[in-house]
Amino acid sequence: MTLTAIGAVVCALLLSTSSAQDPVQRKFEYKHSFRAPNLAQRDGSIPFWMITGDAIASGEQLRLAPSMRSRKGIAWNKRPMVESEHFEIDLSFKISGQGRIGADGLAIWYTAQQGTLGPVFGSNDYWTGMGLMFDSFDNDGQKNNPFVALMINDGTRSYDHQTDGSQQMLSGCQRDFRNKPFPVRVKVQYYKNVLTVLMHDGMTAQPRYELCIRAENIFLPRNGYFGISAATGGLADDHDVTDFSVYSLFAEHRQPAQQQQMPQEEKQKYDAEFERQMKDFESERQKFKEAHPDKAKDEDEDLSKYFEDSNARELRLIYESQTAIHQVMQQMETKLREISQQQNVHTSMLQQGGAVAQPAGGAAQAQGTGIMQHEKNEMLQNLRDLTSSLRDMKNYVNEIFTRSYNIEQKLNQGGAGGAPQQDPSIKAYLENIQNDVRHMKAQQQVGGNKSACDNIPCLSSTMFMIICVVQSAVILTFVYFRSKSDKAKFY
Ligand code: MAN
Ligand code: CA
Ligand code: CA
Repeated sequence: MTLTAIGAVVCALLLSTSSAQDPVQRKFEYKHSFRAPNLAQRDGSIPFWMITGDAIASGEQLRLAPSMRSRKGIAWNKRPMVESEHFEIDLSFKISGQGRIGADGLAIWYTAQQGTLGPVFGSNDYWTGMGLMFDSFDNDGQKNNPFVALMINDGTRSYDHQTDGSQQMLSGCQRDFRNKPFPVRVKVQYYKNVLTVLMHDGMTAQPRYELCIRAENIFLPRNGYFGISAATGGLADDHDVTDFSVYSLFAEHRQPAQQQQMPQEEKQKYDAEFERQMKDFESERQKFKEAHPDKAKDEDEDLSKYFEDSNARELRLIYESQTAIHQVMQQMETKLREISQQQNVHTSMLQQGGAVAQPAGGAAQAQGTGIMQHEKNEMLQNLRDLTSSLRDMKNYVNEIFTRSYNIEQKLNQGGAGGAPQQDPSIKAYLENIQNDVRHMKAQQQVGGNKSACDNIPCLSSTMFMIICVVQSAVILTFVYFRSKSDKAKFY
């Protein structure tokens, strides 16, 4: 066996496995369904359904046949199932009666035509399509009822009630579905010509389904009608349906391989075209350079003037913001100096215990009693603002440092990964900026160490906080002493 043949077999196996595991999509079809609450309208009708015979619909349930002798009722969907040829019916019903034995049972249908009242669990005989019967009464005395029986009919066969259809049914299972504390739930699925019936025993509120029927090679009519019916005879149960929900089923068309393959092919085609055009352009350019060396030089310079790649742009932005920070810090330094001078003045004022002289350039304070209260508050507020600004700036500088470090890492990786080498000037530029940032950070950390602040004015936030605390303490002490002396004068 050649390699190609082996590959084909493996692919076929994979495909068959994946198609077997293909998830099925379900879509609720409200035009083929009814369910409590609000199962029926006020006039007792169910939208899209016809109800005949002894069937009575309310908001809570559809009573197909009451627990009275010889009754029959049917309900049939007015619309054919056109949405999909595959479907699922989720059914909930309660069949209950006083006796240990009840009759006669309930059937659900999917038929080529709408049903009519008749002898088969309330519906007509010689139907075309599927009849799933919940046969309560053991007419043939085989002690095998209640029984669930599936019968497919092509319109030619008559259901044998006396033998419980034992010779006609395709498949079935014996299950007790009468007088259960919770509604009995049934799932009927018709998908890719396989019909399965799963049943819940009605002993719990939450369904636990068990397989009852699985029949293959089932061919049901297209665009059929859903129906449900029930009948009583000499014995009688109530036959109530609380939920008849139909879902159309679709195979999930997973074509990821094909869908992904197409764009990939397109992409390769365009990439190849791009490469070809780039090569043409380069060769033309080369020719031009050789023919006009002077102009080519100018052209190269011009290009570098007008184009800026993303890394260069980010570096430029970082540099600009860094410069802005530097300026703000210089302003802060000036303000802090002023504050420091003011503090010195206040200290000397306290020592002298009298008049205060304003720092150079400031107006002389007229009051001999010292600074006003509102001025103190203003100063304190200023100090708080400055502290918070400094904190913000510190965070900002840290962020810039991180970002520039990341860019540098990226650039280094780009160079190592075989990408075109980066321009050494950009690298140097980046390193300069990083050094600047490191320098600023170091200055912040060093704080009051003057040796680290030779060129750039600096003051650490710790130092600043110490100044604030000292200044506040001084002001408070001053206020305290002054108020004491005022009180003394007053009394
Ligand atoms: C009578 C007849 C039957 C029916 C049983 C149970 O025997 O009406 O057709 O199946 O009662 O109701
Ligand atoms: Ca029977
Ligand atoms: Ca039987």
